[in-house]
This record gives sequence, C-alpha cells and structure tokens, in this order.
Amino acid sequence: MVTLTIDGQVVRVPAGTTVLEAAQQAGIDIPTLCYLKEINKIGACRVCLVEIKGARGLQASCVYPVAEGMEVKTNTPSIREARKAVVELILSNHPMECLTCNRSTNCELQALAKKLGIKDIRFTGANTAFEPDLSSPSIERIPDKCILCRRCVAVCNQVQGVGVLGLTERGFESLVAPPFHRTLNEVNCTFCGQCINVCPVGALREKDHTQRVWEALNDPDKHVIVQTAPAVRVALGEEFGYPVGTSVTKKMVAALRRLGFDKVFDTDFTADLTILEEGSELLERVKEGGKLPLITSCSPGWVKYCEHHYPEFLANLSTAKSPQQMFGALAKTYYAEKADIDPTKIFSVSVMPCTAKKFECGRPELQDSGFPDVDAVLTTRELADMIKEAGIDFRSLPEEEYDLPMGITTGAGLIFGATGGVMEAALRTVYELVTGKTLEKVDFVAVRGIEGIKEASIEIPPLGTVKVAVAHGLNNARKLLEKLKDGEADYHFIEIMACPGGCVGGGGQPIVSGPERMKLGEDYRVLRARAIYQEDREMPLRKSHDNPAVKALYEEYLGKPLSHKSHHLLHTHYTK
Ligand code: HC0
Repeated sequence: MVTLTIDGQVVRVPAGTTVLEAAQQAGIDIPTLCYLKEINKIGACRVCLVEIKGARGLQASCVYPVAEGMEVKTNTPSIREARKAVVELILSNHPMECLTCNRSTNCELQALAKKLGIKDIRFTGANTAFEPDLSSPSIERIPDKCILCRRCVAVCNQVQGVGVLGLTERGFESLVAPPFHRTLNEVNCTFCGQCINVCPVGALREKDHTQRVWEALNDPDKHVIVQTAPAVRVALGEEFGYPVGTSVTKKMVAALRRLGFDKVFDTDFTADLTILEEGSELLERVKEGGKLPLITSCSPGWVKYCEHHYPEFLANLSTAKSPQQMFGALAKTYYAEKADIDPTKIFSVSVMPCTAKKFECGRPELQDSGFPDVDAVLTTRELADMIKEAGIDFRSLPEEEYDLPMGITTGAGLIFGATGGVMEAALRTVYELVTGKTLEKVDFVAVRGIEGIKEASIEIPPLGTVKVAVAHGLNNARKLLEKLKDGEADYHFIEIMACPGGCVGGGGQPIVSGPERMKLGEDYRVLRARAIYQEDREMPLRKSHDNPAVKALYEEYLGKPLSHKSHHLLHTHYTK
C-alpha cells in the first residue's frame, strides 16, 4: 500500500493506483473528459490536471501513478485556471449547436463547461468544417463535434478488436475517422455502436428512425405494432431518472400504448421460439454429425464481424434468425392471418438496445414474409426521446401488460438480454427435451456474469457431456475463435454477443457518462443484468418450451421446430 496526501487528506491505496483513482476513493472529485474507466487512460485532454509537489508543471492525474509520501493538490487557482483554459480551447473549435444537438443536457463537455464556471470563451479556434458521415444504416459520425478524446478509438480497438477508427491528420485538421477517409459503410465496422456509448459529445449517434415511426403512427391506414427487446426494459428507466438497474417493463408497455401503437408485443416471445428452433438445430447437428460447435447468430454485430474476420466459421452459425427477425417474419404472416389484417397495412417496429439491429432489419436475406419483416428499429434512447416528445409523464404511468398472443413470454426469453442468457435458456430447454425429465435447478450460474469468456459443461444423458462457452465483446469472441482454430478448445455450443455484457450493454442503450461510471459502485451492465435475472426469478414460466403461445404457434401454424414452414420463415443462411 502507498500513503499520500490529497488536499491535506491522508489516503492509502494500492501501488499502481493513479492519482485520479486515489482521489476518487477519498471522495475528492477531479473533473475528467477523455478518461473513461477501464477503457481510455491517455491523459490527452488535460482536464484532470493536478499539482504534485516536486513535479514540474501541472500533471494529468488519470495517468500519474501514486508514490509514497506524495503531496497532491487538486483545487488551487492555477489548477482551476488551467482546466478552464483547456476546456475553452476545446470549445473554441466546437460548433455551438447545443440547442439542437442530440446530446444536449447529456453532453459531458456541456456539463464540464458549466461545472468549471465557463461563461466566455477567450480564444478563437479554426472551427474546421468536416463532412458528416451518414453512410451507414446504423451509425452517423459528425466530425465537427468530435473533441478528439479517442474514447471511441479505444473501445473500437481494444474492447471490440475491430479497429476501424483512428486519429488522422494534425492540428485543426485532426480527425477521428476510418482510414483513408473511407466512410463507416466502406470499412469493416460491425455497427455495434459501442463508440456512441462512450462518446462524451454528439460526434456519434444512431441513424434516426423516429420520424418514420411517427409517420406510421399518424397514418390511420397503418396497423402499427411494436416488439420490445429483452434488455430495453432494464435500461429505459435511466432516461427518466430511475437508478441504473431498475426494471420498468410494465410502464414501458403503457408508454408504447400512449404513443399510439396498436399492439405492444415482446421480443421475448420469439426469443423463446428461437430456443425451440436453435435447440432443435443443435440436437440435429449432434445426432447427425453436423457442423459443430453451433454458434449463436442472434447478435447482428457479431454476425457481421464473423463475415468480415472469420468467414471460415460461417457454417457454424445457427441458421435460426434472431428473435427480432423471427418476430418480423411472423408479424406479417402468422399475426396478419390470425388478426385478419392485410399485411401491407402492418408497420412493424422494434425497440432494441442495439444499433446493429437497424442494419440487420435491412439485410436482403431477412425479408421472408414477402415484405420488409421489420420496418423500423428504435434504440432505447430513441424510444425515450419519443416518450418525452409526446409529453408522456413516464413515472406516473400505470403498469400495463403486453398484448396477446405475442406478448406471452418466459424467463428464458427474457434472460437473452444478458451475456450467457441465450446459452442458459437453451440449456433449460435442451436438457428437458433430451432427458424427458424436469430440470429442478434452472439457474446455470456458470454462464452468468461479466467475465469475458465463460465455459461450462453439463451432463445430458444420453447425449453425454455437453460443453459450452460464452463470449461477449468482439475481442473476447476473437480470443475464443482463435482457441478453436488452434485446437485448444472444443465445444458443442457457443454463445457470442457483440456487445460487452450482452444486450444490456448494447450500443443503443442510455448513455452512462464517464463521471457516472466512476460513481457507480458496480459495472452498469452488471446492475442491468441483475434486474433481468430478478425478473426471470419472478416469472411463472422460466423455460421456453413451456410458453403456451409458442406451443399454439406450432400447433396452429408452423407444425414443429425445423419444419418446412419454420425453415422458410425463421431460418436463413449467411454468405461470405
Ligand atoms: Fe438482444 Fe436479441 S437478446 S440480440 O441482445 O437473441 O438487441 O435485448 O432483442 O433479436 O431476444 C438485442 C436484447 C434482442 C434479438 C432477443 C437475441
């Protein structure tokens, strides 16, 4: 342990701790901008400057390690003046569009300017004008607003291992962008949106689908239905002041009705259906010597990463479509027939924690109903924006239930939203289908949690030992695939989710700012996942094959898992 003083307060911390972390542990707030806990520690912005006795000049506390007997000051006139000057210089080259910026009131630069008491900007910057990059179906880059903090570069390179963003040029021409001035659509971007989640300002945002949803809602000829992904319900509340990790499922349903959706359905319903189809596919591959390990394909960022970087594993991907796309295909076929509605009049919206879902819904392989299966994808943030725009007082809403039949779900469908959830849901079903016995303990805790790669094995007689693995975050996916390629691992079934933490940490979720991440005692994705598992525990049904609406769907329409009709509507193939 190391003992130092910060603003006269004695602090003891482990060796290797930075001055910023030590101050934080002592309850002393040092402002930050480029720093992001566990992701970006580069001392680039110079906002976290402090005075260290004996050191020359002010030092960036986020990269300065503590030392025995060190004396630190965090709040002197010269420190305050230096921080102000740094932020004023950034502002001198920043568009003053706060009133219309999508990050207004949720912008770390805006909050910092207020916190430092900046009322005038003493400097004149170049105000360089760059072309916005609106090319991708999921993510838009507005480089004029970029403050060069490089958080997006760090998350894209280190956490996701994708590496399509980097710093180019010099001086006022400096730009964070894909190489060779390409657009995001021209490089191997997976559209996971993790860059948006870490951006402190409005330089990255999702492709807006709210306008097309408003138009549909205002069109009396349209029957507008909505599905909500598992992870949305445990994060939406953050946009309305609820603590991280609060589940607001039934208020969300009420809000969607107030917005004017004709039916409010749940993606968890088709998550249950996915388990029936994908579980049957696993058993078929095991029994008939098909390609193993079977790897999940419901995360579109992961599928795109696999297509770009590991095409040799495409035959391992499950042919089962994602729950979003299964829902879309059924909405304009099964539901249209059952409700006696002309499918051309149905407008199908999904609310997803994911920006890559906007890309997925436009994939040409995923239009099997004969129409666009999903017409618009709103992120959790966009849904919150629409609720606010409609003047709905979210916190005062009553609690309401989903509509039938595609709102009947189980806990297994719900836990899809957290890393390991698809695997756990599959094991709950595969065990019972194979053994014919009731699974007494449905919680497979070995595949839960935030560890990057999780492994487990389960005895399923007469199949024997079934070996499974779970990876979340694409860099972890890469590590796992490399182990497979090197023959260092062998599994029957693998779950991969593109986003760290799984969908609870999706690129379309409410943004947890750098300072908030430091203040929260735990990883925000762990808190959201905990809310999912709590809701799962309270569900009367916790296994996908027990879902009565899914059973009815097979009886009335599909026949059985992997039937001809199931194959047509619910399965697909990915190509190199
Ligand atoms: Fe997910 Fe999904 S669990 S990808 O993370 O499988 O986005 O929440 O909706 O489709 O169900 C996201 C979340 C989904 C899908 C489901 C899967």
